[in-house]
Amino acid sequence: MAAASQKFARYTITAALPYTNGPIHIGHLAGVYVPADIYARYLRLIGKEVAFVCGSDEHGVAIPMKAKKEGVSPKVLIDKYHGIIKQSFQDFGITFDNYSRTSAEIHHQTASDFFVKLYKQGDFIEETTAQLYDEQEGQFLADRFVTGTCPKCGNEEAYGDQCENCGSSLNATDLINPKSTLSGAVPTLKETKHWFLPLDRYEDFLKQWILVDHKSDWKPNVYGQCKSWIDDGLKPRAVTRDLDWGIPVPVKGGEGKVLYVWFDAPIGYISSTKEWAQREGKDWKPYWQSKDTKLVHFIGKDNIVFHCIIFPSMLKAHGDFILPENVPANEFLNLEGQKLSTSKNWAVWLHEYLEAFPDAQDVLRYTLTANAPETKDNDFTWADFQARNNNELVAIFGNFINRVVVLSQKYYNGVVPVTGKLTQADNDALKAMQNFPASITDSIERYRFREAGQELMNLARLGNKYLADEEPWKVIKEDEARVATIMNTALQLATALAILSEPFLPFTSAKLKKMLLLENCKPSLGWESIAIQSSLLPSGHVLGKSELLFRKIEDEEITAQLEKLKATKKANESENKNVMPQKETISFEEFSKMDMRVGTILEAEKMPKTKKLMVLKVDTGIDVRTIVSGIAESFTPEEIVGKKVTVLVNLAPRPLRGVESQGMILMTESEEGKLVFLNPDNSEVDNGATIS
Ligand code: B3M
Ligand code: ZN
Repeated sequence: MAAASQKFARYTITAALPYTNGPIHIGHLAGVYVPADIYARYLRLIGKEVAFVCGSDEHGVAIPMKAKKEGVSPKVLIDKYHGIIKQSFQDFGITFDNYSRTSAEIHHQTASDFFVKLYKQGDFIEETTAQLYDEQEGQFLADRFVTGTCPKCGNEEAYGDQCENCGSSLNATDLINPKSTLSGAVPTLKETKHWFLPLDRYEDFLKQWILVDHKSDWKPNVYGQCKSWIDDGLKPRAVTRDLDWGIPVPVKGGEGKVLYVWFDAPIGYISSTKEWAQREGKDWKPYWQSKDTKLVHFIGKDNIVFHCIIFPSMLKAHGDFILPENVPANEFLNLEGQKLSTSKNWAVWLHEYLEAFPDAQDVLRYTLTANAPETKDNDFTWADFQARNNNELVAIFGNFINRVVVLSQKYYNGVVPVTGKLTQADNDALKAMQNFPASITDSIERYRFREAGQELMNLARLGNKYLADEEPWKVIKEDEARVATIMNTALQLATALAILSEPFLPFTSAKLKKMLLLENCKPSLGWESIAIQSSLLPSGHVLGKSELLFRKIEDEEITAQLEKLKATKKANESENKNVMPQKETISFEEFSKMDMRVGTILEAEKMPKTKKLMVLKVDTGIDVRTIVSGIAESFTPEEIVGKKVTVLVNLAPRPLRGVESQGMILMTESEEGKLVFLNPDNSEVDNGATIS
């Protein structure tokens, strides 16, 4: 509620640091970056001091693994994706105050200092334990280097640090039937020393802070996950790893080891704030250390434990920092009914979207907000994207603005007309308009961005209905003075729409403000002006040039996107298709025992009472013989008579359903499972010709 925001002097808003092992897709946007950006833009609009920080997460096992796959060094990989990600965020209009990266010097320093402070305070347990080890690769296995069965839910593809199916946070040694993702080998156990954060020491603190203090203001899904972890009993968690990619462990005995990625990454929020403050000549400390700062973490649901249990315990242990006020984690977004996947390329990639729809940032933003997976997993479909654009943005928002602007130009040469006596309908419309900032604010403050976005669209609906009811295009014929009042009122609604749409449709809002020349209004109009004054645009105010806000999205554009997904599906299917492993080696002598000949099918007849079998008469060049073949599901007798085929003629005869089969027709199978003859493409080859 508006009142709740009053007690904070400033806001630190963080958005999960994306891994630089792939580009950004719509799942990331819907779950994290769009809501975070709506929130940050809204706060700036109501005049709050905001630090909205993010950056690339460049450590962890995922990076060297992907680098290996792409055949490049980890450094080349992170530079490539950091570049793509940063650019696409910018083009999409995500207004980070700073976008950093965890490979930056300032981050290495900040994370090292953090670790050293905890180390010196005795906040870690130092322990030598047996950890999973891949003998073949000569490497310890943790996190994504090892998969196995989740002890909690039985998912067979759980990672060494986390199960993506049930969200449990795991230790690699918890996995049942662990397997190395590097070599496929079954790991052995080997002793190694690590530093552990004893989460059990923070149990009382976490119980009070989450289960009591935040019982009513955290989202039920977030609260519920936290509660189940706490109820399960918290265990010490290793914060270092035996790896050569990451931030070196900065204490004695830590040689050759690095900080666990989930230890350093959240500290990245602090480093990014420092980098921003340095550049802007500000002090970073109040943003992380003042009690009157509201810290909010925007994340996806798989990151809840790290942001609600582990990082807060680290912050608490450190002692200098504030804790997050809220962690409005979202559920997942699916694409056309299927789970988004970077490795399967099942995604709409942001940089590719921007290429296909270069001026439609707001359309994607609007669709993702309307379908935000706030309380449950949700689905993105291209059909819905098109419908949201054509039926809502074009038909409601765009249509209203277009009518207002066109009629104002036509009747008043683009000058706001003087209003006369207001009717009940005018007053009702203006009054309703004045309530929108409060209702949208209320939804945003409760992190219900989906509801907030729909509320904004309701203002456009109101405008559309107002014009449809008042029909200025008809009234103009009998009562010109009345039309001046109608158009003045409609222009006030359009102005409110321009202001309130900024967090949700920033590109559209900017265009609309330009069309209305709002910058010429003095004092300037803001979010709070709407509730105070029902007349925002004064009469006599000159409007600017009109522009098209939204264009219709055609069926062909949607078909093209669906075709792209179809191709991806097909590529995945053929990749997944099992290629039968090679059989045992045979000698040349063994091979030469097989007598294969070219033959011709002379007759074919389906074997009664069977589904698959066909009885063939085949001319092998040696003789005409009977062969029973399991091809009836792939061919009709008519289509194969006369076909040249390859026959294994010296296969021992065997009876099949009472008919003796004297050989075998060689076949293979197409992708769709249809049988295909291995027939010589040169029909000049005579029956009986040998194959070797
Ligand atoms: N790099 C994002 C992920 O799990 C992870 C977030 C870090 S936030 C400190 O996809
Ligand atoms: Zn699980």
